[in-house]
Amino acid sequence: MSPSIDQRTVALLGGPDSGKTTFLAALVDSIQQGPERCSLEFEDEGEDVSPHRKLTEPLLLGKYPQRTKGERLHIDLGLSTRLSPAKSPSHFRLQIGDYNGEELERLFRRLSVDNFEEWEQRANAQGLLLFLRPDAIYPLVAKKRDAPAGEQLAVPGGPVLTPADMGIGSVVAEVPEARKLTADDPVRVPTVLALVELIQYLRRLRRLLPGERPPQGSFRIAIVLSAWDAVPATWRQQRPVAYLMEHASLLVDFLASNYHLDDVFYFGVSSTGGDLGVTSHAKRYRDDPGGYVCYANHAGRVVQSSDLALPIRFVLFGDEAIVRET
Ligand SMILES: Nc1nc2c(ncn2[C@@H]2O[C@H](COP(=O)(O)OP(=O)(O)OP(=O)(O)O)[C@@H](O)[C@H]2O)c(=O)[nH]1
Ligand SMILES: [Mg+2]
Repeated sequence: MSPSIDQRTVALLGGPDSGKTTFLAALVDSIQQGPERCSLEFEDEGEDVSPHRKLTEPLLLGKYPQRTKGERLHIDLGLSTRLSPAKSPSHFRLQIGDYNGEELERLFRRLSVDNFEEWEQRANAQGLLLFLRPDAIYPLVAKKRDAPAGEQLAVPGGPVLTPADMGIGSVVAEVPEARKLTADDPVRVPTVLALVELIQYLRRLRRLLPGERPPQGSFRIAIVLSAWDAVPATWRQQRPVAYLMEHASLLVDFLASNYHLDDVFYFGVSSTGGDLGVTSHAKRYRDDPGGYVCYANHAGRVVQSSDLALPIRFVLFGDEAIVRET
């Protein structure tokens, strides 16, 4: 490989149990399976392949990886990809690291981070894959808007109802007083607040002012809704951003206010194509490992691809790299 090869770093972040390790392992496995499976191709797997083996081993046995503990796996791969069949391949080295999602909670607990250098690297990466697993979202308490005092809601042709008749006032009244936390309580930060705080932290390291958009294309964010196979089918037929707008709209609004529209893309990703906890699927997966990615194409239509590299291609090359697929 040429010594002037592009070095590209992608940060992979998300809370505990959000599907990061599983995705990284499934991605490495799909690159190893070859170009029919994945649009990223190995040029040089690097000298030390033991981190790759360690990552993919559980999946090859049809099991999910253990939760990531103190150790960190960093992989550094020589890769190439074609943005379209007619274009010559782009060559680059991809550095991406896995880490324990609880580090995110530490940002809140101590308002400080371990391994500051690693955080600086993430902040200065080409982009970010940000993971949320729908089943593991700890919700934000949404306070319902109380109807203004004295206002009555009329139902056409029907009796006049007061907000209390419709239960609107009582929704607010039912939200319990927040309990005072003691020092021994685990920190349970609503997922969306943790992710906004995380992005704010990365933005501060990049010296971005609140609301300042980085130059277009300089930092892209792929939102990965992981374990997409476990989401009810009615949601899977919709654009992944629609799911987020319903369940974590604060994050969507925050991203729209701080990044160019073209620099954020939403994916629903099933790294393992189904639940490996189900014996029949684990057997199928062992025989033919693979997953899928769902996203909205330029026409707004939801499409599915077996190419797990699409979120990485978006972060590195923009949505042009995805349009080719559709
Ligand atoms: N059904 C399904 N479940 C998944 C998929 N990916 C991950 N999961 C589930 O999510 C759990 C957590 O996945 P991990 O990849 O370990 O999550 P992580 O973000 O690395 O977690 P930490 O290491 O604790 O930070 C797994 O044990 C699975 O139960 C998927 O594609 N489909
Ligand atoms: Mg992990």
